[in-house]
Amino acid sequence: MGTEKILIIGSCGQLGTELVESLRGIYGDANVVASDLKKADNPVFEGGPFEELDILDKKRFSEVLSKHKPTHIYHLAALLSATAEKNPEFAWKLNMDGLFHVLDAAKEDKSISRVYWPSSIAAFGPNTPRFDTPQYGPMDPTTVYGITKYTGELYIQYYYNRYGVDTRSLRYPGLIGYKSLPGGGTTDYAVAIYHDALREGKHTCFLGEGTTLPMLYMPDALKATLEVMHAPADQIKMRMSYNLAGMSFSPEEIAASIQQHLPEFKIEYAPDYRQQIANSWPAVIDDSLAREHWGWKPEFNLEDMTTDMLLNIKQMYFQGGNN
Ligand code: VAH
Repeated sequence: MGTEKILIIGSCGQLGTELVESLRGIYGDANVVASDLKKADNPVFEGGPFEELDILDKKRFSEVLSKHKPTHIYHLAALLSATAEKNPEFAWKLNMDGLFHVLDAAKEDKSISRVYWPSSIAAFGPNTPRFDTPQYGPMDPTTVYGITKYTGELYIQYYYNRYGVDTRSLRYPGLIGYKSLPGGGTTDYAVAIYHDALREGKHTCFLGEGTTLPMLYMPDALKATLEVMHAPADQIKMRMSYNLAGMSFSPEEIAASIQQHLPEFKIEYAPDYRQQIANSWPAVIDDSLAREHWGWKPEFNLEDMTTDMLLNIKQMYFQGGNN
C-alpha cells in the first residue's frame, strides 16, 4: 500500500490494540507507529515502533509528528461513556482538545492526508428513533461522552469543508472482541459475559433484561474501519460519521446464545448507573448510507460471534494463550 506511514493515537485500548495488528499486516511493522500514555504489556506492541504520547501534550505530539511524519492518523484516545460520567470535565477536555490537536495538525501539515476518528451511537439521544435509527434525525445526547462525539462529528465535517482535511468516521456500536478488553463503556458487559461464562459459569449484568443495544464483532469493526479509510475520497459522501450496524441484542439474548454452548451458564441482573446511559441510546441502527456509499456489509451475527468468542477465550484460559 504505497508509501503511507500510519500513526495510531490511543493504540493500547480495545480497538487500538487490534487495529495496530491489522494495520501492520497491511503497511508493514515499521510503517505503523503505535502510541499511548504508556505501552501496554502485550506482544503486539513489541512488533514495531511505539511512542509514549499524551495527546493533550501538544509539544510532545509535535515531536512525534516530526519524527515519524505520518500520512494517516487514527485518533482513538478518549474516555468512554461510563468513565466520562465520573469525570465529565476531564472527558470534555480529553475528547475535544485531543481531537482539535489532531485536526489542527492535519490542517497545518498537508502531508497528513487522512484522519480517522471514531464516533459512536452514543451521539444519539432519547428523542432519536430507537429502531431503524436513521443517519439524520434528532440528536440529543445526554451523556458527556455522547456530547463530545456529536460535537466532534460537527467539527470533523467543518475541518473537511473549511480546510480540506480528509476526515473519516464511523458511529460504532458496542465493540466485542477477545484479543483486548474494553474499558469504561456501557457496552462492556457484552465482552465480560464471555469471560465470566468460561471462568465462573455465571455473569452478573450491570444492564437489565430487555436492554437491546447495537453491537459489532471486532473483525467486522476492523473491516469497516479499514474500508472507510481506504475508500476513494469521492465515495465518502458523509463527512460527519457513518451509521454502522452489525447486530442488536439484549443481555438475555446473548446469554441464550452462550447457553447453546454452555447449558449451565446463568445470568443475573444488577443494573447500575449505566442502565440510564443505555436507555438513552438506540436499539437498532439503519446503516444504509454506509452500505450504499462504500459497500459496507457485516459478516457476523450473534450466533457466529458467540461461537468464535467462546472458542478463542477458552484457548486463552485453558490452553496457555495470552491475554
Ligand atoms: C461505550 N463502547 O459503551 C462504547 C460505545 C456504543 C457505545 O461507544 O461507551
